Amino acid sequence: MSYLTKVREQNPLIHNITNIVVTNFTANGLLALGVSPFMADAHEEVADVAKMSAAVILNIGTLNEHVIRSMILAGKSANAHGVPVVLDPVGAGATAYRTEITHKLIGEMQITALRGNVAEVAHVAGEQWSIKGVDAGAGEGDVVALAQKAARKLGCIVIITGKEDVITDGEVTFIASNGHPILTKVTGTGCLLSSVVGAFLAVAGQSTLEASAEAISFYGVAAEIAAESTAQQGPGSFQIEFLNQLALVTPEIFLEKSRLQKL
Ligand code: ATP
Ligand code: TZP
Ligand code: MG
Ligand code: MG
Repeated sequence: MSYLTKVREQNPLIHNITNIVVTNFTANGLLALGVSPFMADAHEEVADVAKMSAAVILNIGTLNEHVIRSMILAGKSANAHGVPVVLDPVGAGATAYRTEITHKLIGEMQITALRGNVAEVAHVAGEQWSIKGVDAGAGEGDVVALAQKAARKLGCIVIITGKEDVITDGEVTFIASNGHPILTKVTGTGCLLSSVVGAFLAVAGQSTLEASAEAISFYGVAAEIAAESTAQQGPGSFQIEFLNQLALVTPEIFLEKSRLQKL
């Protein structure tokens, strides 16, 4: 059975501590996929919410001291109760604060998967890559080697997304080549993807790398279909159709269209 089927059958509760830009889009994307989003960042409840959830997503997009403490409380609770944690280091490298807080979060808890663009992951791993705010700049490095090095250094699954996506635990590596450039014209498509990875990890058992790879490939397939059917329109229509496709792509369509390669 595919992880996609398990996600839809099990309808896991997914705890998101995310940024103010993408909160609504993330909740709608998770609902479309077939899971239950729960956005909660009050210090008084985050440990309880993390404990009752099937995955926790920590996203530093609009960082402040309140949210950092929320993330640490939620992350520690998730670790104590065997709940997987996804970290999206939005804008790490763009400011020293974001890089420093990402390191602090990684030091305070066990992260299951780190998902970011190439510049964010490079900066978290102590490497250089050009960055422009929350977007990756052009760079010339070997993205696969960078992801593998980061995974070994940080001790978690590392997912670098872009034109091609790399998913690795430092030993085994997948390349996913679905997707569409119009994804970069809708804010929050990276952030929602991190939460979708969380949804797949929620049903993964021990197979965390395979489930992460399937999540990334599934998301790219949904985007490709949505982009094709809104080709004559713009990012607004794409965004709506993309939500539709997160609900409509079946395991059969996914298998037919997925371009996921194990290196
Ligand atoms: P950034 O802020 O740099 O855009 P992000 O956090 O938004 O980063 P992306 O790397 O844009 O995340 O990844 C979000 C989704 O968009 C992923 O599914 C990825 O595969 C896809 N994607 C990004 N760029 C392209 C591209 N040029 N062609 C196809 N798919 C892409
Ligand atoms: N500013 C702070 S967080 C954010 C912006 C624009 C959203 C970033 O979303 P994504 O998914 O990384 O493009
Ligand atoms: Mg983006
Ligand atoms: Mg991002």
